[in-house]
Amino acid sequence: MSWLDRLRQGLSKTRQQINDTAGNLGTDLRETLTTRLDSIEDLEYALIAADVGRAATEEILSDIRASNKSNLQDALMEALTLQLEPDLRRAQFRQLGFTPDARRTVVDPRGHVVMVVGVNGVGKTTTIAKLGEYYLGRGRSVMFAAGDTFRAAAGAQLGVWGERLGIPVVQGPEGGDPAAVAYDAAAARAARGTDLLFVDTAGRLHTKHNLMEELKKVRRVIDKADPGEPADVWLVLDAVTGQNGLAQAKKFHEATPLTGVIVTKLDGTAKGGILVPIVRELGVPIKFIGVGEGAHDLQPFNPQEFVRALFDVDVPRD
Ligand SMILES: Nc1nc2c(ncn2[C@@H]2O[C@H](COP(=O)(O)OP(=O)(O)O)[C@@H](O)[C@H]2O)c(=O)[nH]1
Ligand SMILES: [Mg+2]
Repeated sequence: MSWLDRLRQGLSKTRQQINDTAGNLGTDLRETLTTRLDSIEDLEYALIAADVGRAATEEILSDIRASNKSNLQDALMEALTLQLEPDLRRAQFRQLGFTPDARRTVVDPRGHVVMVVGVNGVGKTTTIAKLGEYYLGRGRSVMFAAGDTFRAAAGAQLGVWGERLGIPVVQGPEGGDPAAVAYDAAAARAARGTDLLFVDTAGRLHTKHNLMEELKKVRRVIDKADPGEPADVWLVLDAVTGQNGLAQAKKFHEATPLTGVIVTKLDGTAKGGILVPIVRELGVPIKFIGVGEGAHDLQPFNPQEFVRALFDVDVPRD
């Protein structure tokens, strides 16, 4: 299956949700706006049901009213893309050009060490494996650190992925100090000159406070072992948790300032619109999206490709 087909298939539940609620989007825009006001109301419900959020939905509807597109779907696609590209939105950019193909543009971390954070079950460990596969395939050398020493078998899970992908994994004893694992891994990465180290972390401790304190400590010791690192902290969010996930994200952002977000399980939810409030309220770029459980189901996030795949429209080739 091609890259684009995986993305389209992954977004099918959200697409269905919008189509089932909003009905025929291919209708003439002016006619819809003047005589078929119920269609606009249905669209409003559809966007809210897909977790786009109220504020963004209102902006989208007002963009649609001001649009010079000829049909409703094109106007909606442009308005949604603008929501996902805040820079374009701020510039009040109206004539959308197609941004570089995400399949050929490598999402580069800022430095060498990426700390991966998020609550239990969102897909951190799986995403780290997928990131390993992604960067190995683009000629980078990669290491993993099994920093979730709290959850039984989390280290073993990463170990299995590492073996499968041929990626070295720095492990510590179960129940051991995650900061010690992170320190050893960061020092080893610097000594070996490996391009990228992904540090897995725990998603749950006895209390939330402990977790945030632990993440801060892991961050500090990495900086001690390799000054300036981790240059990136990426939060993994599960799209299925919707608005709840957004509240989590804010907590993590306070504890360890995030430089990127990865949204997983977009294939398992009809609420793919959650990407809009994530971009809007968090102010942290979405780096990748997960649309399945396989190693290839992690894709760089490109708003235009996302919106086109969502509506099953062909992506233009250059
Ligand atoms: N459908 C789907 N499942 C995913 C995706 N990413 C991760 N998962 C699954 O989510 C479950 C929890 O993943 P795991 O990496 O162990 O989560 P962690 O607790 O955050 O480390 C596993 O069964 C994964 O296969 C995704 O993009 N789509
Ligand atoms: Mg895990």
